[in-house]
Amino acid sequence: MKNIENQVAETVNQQFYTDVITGLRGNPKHLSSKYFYDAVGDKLFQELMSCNEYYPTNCELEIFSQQTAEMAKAIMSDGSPFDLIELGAGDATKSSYLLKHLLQQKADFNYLPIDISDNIISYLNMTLPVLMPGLKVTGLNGDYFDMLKTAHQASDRRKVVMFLGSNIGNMPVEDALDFCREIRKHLSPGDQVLIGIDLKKNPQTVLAAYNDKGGITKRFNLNLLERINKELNADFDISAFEHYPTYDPETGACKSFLISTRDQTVTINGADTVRFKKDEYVYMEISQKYTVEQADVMAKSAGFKTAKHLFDSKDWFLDAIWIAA
Ligand code: AVJ
Repeated sequence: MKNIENQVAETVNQQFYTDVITGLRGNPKHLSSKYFYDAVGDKLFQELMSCNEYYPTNCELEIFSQQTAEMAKAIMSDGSPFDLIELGAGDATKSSYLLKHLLQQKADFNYLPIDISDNIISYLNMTLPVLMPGLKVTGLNGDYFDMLKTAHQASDRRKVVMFLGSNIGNMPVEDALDFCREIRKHLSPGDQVLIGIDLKKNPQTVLAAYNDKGGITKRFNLNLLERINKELNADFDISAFEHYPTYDPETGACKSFLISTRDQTVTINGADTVRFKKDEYVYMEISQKYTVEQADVMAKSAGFKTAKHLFDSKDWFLDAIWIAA
């Protein structure tokens, strides 16, 4: 008899397998950046966040640490109790500034981090109440929208939903709008969204962030091939793929590709073969950049009113507060 955890792991793996095969049989070939974050990928992203070129995390951290009072004031609104929900909380480094300030202000709120990683949720449930005495934490492990529904049904307190780190950028513009509309559907008028959006800026600055000299971004991308080798029993020769980062200042699309350096055939799961032509590309990730105006339009089209803009000192990153109309 298999236990439930094994069955869950198998289902997840089945999804991973299906997505990889579909993506690599597609034209053009593509893989999903949501699979970047296995244990090695998590570590590489940590490394990336502390390298010189990758600016988004530091910019948003500056906003959270320097403009905490203003942010908290907007979120506390009329002083009524609320649920502070964070989609993809990670280790909650940025939100911790806000949480501590809200506690000092004696705000009446629950913190509900949502993450698809069971590990992260257990970690947050255990550590946050110790680090921040008095904080009421209920971590929710699962799909964002399933868990938003759960949160909506669990209490009729007003909701503040945080989606930080420019994670919205990992969707093409139309999908990002759909995503914001979907969030709106799970909220009531007056509820708020605090969203982190990376802004268009000097193209060299953007490109350098996704093409760091130390080659961390390159390893971050190639690691997905390693992960497919490990978890789906494949035989990618990592040395036969190059990292090709691009940024188009006109559209704001920052895209990463892997390029096959020779004709080659890869076998996945011992049976499925995928052929790569020399110079063929695999589309790996988009990190979309917006203007402030485009961010405002997205808010409006999704059924929100922009209430506040918070910028870092370089005006490279925006944390916007939206109110459900
Ligand atoms: C975590 C999705 C915000 O797109 O900037 C960093 C991931 N990819 N370098 C981003 C990433 C390459 C990052 N996000």
